[in-house]
Amino acid sequence: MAPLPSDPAALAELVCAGDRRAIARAISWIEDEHSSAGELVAALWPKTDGALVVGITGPPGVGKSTLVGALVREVRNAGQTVGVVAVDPSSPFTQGAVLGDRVRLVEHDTDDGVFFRSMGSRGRLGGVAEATALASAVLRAARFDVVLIETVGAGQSDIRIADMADIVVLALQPGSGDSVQAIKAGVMEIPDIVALTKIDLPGVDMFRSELRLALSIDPDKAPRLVEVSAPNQTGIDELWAAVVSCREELGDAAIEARRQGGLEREAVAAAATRAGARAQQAIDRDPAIQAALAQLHAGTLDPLALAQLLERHTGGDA
Ligand SMILES: Nc1nc2c(ncn2[C@@H]2O[C@H](COP(=O)(O)OP(=O)(O)OP(=O)(O)O)[C@@H](O)[C@H]2O)c(=O)[nH]1
Ligand SMILES: [Mg+2]
Repeated sequence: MAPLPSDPAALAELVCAGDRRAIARAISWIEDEHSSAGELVAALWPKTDGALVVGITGPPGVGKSTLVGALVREVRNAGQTVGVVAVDPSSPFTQGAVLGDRVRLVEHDTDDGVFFRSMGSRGRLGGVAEATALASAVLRAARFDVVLIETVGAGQSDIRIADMADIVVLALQPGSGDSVQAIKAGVMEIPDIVALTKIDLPGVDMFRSELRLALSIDPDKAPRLVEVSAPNQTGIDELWAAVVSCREELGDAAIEARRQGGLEREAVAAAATRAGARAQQAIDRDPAIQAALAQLHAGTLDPLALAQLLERHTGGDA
């Protein structure tokens, strides 16, 4: 097997040709904040347009990964290729694939039309949101027809999936009353589609009524409700049809506007995350800042002055 190039432009070329090892290395560079990651992303960026990007979000344990596995099967049956990025904030130490997720997708292991990658949330300057967005860009550049992003949502992570995905599916299972309350209170952003998961379990009827009521508050924004039982592949065809028709109804102009707005907000968030991480590093390590901290504690320096000092020390081109 030929060794992979360490030149970012050459690696980008292989990614665009769909080389699986190159795709894996590209995402690792992004995760590790490799010194050539910036050049790699710059080379890939012009090629990231084609795919349909779908975010699957929802509270922990509602069945997102199972749903992703079922959707992958559905998309493959429809003759399209699919790349998956799953964010696993509960595993700060995992690099690359998380075993549990891999097991669920094991049937696709020998299928070149599927690529799966799990992102741990290790300490990166740019944060896991930035890494996830860029991993999605790698998969788009690699010409997958569909990119799925799984992330724990509903206020449980710093990832704003709506800024990364064309279409957002919120997964809720019977009994996730908190999420219904959040929808009612207008705290939770309304997704395009709600997938009511685990409909093979008891308690579905009541939950369905509760959910319908919460979603009817603003009929203009009401998402579609699709009921699924992913391990049995029940309702998955309907869910995928809902995604596709939602994309069609929105049209290219609305999708483009979503993407532009999302990129802008993501860039602001990534800049803020980096600035915060650098400020923390300075507090931990920079002698000048530590001297200022001592002054803060002694009452001879005020917090605004410390903030300005931090900005001066850490702002710019690190
Ligand atoms: N009965 C039933 N169980 C399900 C269904 N979907 C998922 N499960 C089970 O629910 C549990 C959680 O499923 P996951 O797919 O890992 O859920 P998740 O939302 O990805 O979980 P996190 O990523 O940890 O937040 C697993 O034990 C699944 O087997 C379903 O439709 N019916
Ligand atoms: Mg999961």
